[in-house]
This record gives sequence, structure tokens and C-alpha cells, in this order.
Amino acid sequence: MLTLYSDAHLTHQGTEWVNGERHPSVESPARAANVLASIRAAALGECQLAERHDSRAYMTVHSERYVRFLENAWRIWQEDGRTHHALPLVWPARGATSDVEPAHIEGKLGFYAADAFAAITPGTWDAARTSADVALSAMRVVAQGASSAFALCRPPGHHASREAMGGYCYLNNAALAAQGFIDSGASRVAILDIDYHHGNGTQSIFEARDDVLFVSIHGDTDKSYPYFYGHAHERGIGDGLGYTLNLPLPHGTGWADYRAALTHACDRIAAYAPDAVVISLGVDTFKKDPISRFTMESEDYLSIGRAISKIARSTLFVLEGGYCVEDIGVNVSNTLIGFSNG
Ligand code: OKP
Ligand code: ZN
Repeated sequence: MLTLYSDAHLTHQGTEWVNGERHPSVESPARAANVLASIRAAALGECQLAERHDSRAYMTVHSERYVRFLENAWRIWQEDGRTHHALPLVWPARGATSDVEPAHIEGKLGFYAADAFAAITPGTWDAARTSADVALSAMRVVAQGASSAFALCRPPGHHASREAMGGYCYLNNAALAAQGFIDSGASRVAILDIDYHHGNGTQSIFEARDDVLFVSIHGDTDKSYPYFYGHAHERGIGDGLGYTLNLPLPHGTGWADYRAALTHACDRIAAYAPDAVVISLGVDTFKKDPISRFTMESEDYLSIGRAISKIARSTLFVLEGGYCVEDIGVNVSNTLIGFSNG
């Protein structure tokens, strides 16, 4: 299996609020470095640098004004005299109806953010766009005939919606890849999101469509980020009704209970008979993950990969979360090994 990657993410290290203090985000450059090292050690296949795309390439799932905001946010922030990482402090909350982008950067930040977990730093745009480039390059490899590929994306993408960043995500890498398959001629694409956190951004991008099936297994959002999306009763909207499947599981879930949900998810996807499958691969379901509450062991990722291989479709793996830096590499490579040996 070919891996697509880039080193452009190295300049992006966000900031987040933890216990009333600002800390470097757990979403760190070391994560991707560890994954790449494991992929190389496991001799999973060649590792190739991603191709650069024009900003227009991100407007297949994001709006032009949102992409331009991401591109220019750090510069505008700096011109306002700031030197620290930018985080929003004010949002158009429930019931807000205005669609007018504020002129001031403080307003723009909240207008284009779901939460305060996606900091804008000097290197954020370059890292985010390159992460999307990694996904689009890997998508092309599969669209041109490879049976699978791995997009080693960083920052992650599944919390980013058409016009909002959030949860360490800026551009939705998996959604860009899914739309890329459609634009390359696929009639149906399925997305299986196995990150611990519900992929609210991806769901929102495709929830009104029946040509992209979105299936997610995640920590019950009643008690886990992103809190407001991912309930079992969210099943899609309009033409998309029945093409969103959410399988929330309680805190403490391990492979024994996860297995049934994964089998159900894979059966639904196989029944859809997609031309391509995109896996939003988060390994923050791991027992030692510092911010999540499932209890998967490293060996369990072999079983997860094997279960995914049974869908028997062209498959693109896109890296999302996983914050136990020490074990993120083995957990990701085990998934890919389990799939390859399926
Ligand atoms: C990104 B991805 C909980 C803090 C939640 C944001 C989590 C973003 C996860 N106390 N922080 O889905 O792995
Ligand atoms: Zn996650």
C-alpha cells in the first residue's frame, strides 16, 4: 500500500485551553513523525510526497470565502498587532441567522469556527492545505486503479465543515477525497469514520446527499466532544435520509463491544456497493489515549483493518486523530497491516 505524506505540517503546532491554561495542543507534529516511522519500519510499501494543489481544489467541499479566510487569517491577525496564536472568543450561537462575514478578525474567527480547538498559527494555512493535498494525491492514486492507499494527513480534517474549522481541523481531508472520487466518475462513495470523535464536519457536508454514505462509530456525544452531533437519530436530511449512520458507543468500550458495531457498519457499506471507501482513521480509540475514553489494545487494530478489508472495495485511509504519541504509529500501521493481510 502506497503512503502519501508531507513535511509541511511541521510548522503547525496549535495552542489549546486545558484546565484554565494555554498549552500546546495534543495534536502535535510528533504524531505524524511517529506514524511515518512505523509505516517505514513495517515496510508497508513506498512513501511518496504529495503534489501541491491550487486553493481552488479545496472549494469542492468548502466555500471560497472560508478558504480565503484560512489563507489570510494569520496575516490579518498580525496586522491587528497580535503575535500569539489566534483562537475565537465569540460565536454566532443558536438562533443566529446572519450570513455576513464580519470585517474584524475577532468576528471572522468566530464566524468560521465551531469551537476554540483550532488555533491559527503562522504555519497553519500551509499545514492545512498540504494535509488536504496529501488526501487529494492519495485519492488520485486509488481513482487511477490502486486498490488502496494511505493519506498521512496532519492536521486532521473530519471536524471541519463547509465553512467552519474546529477540533484541530481546518480543511476536511476525507470529504475532499470523497468528493474527488465522485468528480473522477464514482457514482457512490462511502465514508467510514472510526475516530473516537464523531466526524461532525464530514456528516454536515454530505448529510443531504445519497451519493456519499457517511457511517461513524464514536464515543457517545452526550458525554464526548463534539457534543452536539453524532446521535443515533441523525440519519440524514432530504435526499440523504438513510445515508448517514451514527453508531455511538459508551465510555469504556473495547474491542469485544466495538466489534459488533464495526461489523454492522461494514455490512451497511458493503450493501451500498460503493465505488470507493474512505476511512477516516483515528486511533484515539486506544486505551492510553489522553483525551478519549475507549479501551482498544494495539493488537485490536489488526482486527479492525481485517474487518474493513471484508468490504472488498477500493479503500483510501485518511489519518484523523490519535494522541498517544508513543503508540499512534503502531496502531495506525496495525490497521493497515490487518487490512492488507485481510
Ligand atoms: C479531534 B479528532 C475534551 C477536549 C476535546 C477537542 C478534540 C478534538 C479531536 N476535554 N478537544 O477527532 O481526533
Ligand atoms: Zn478524534
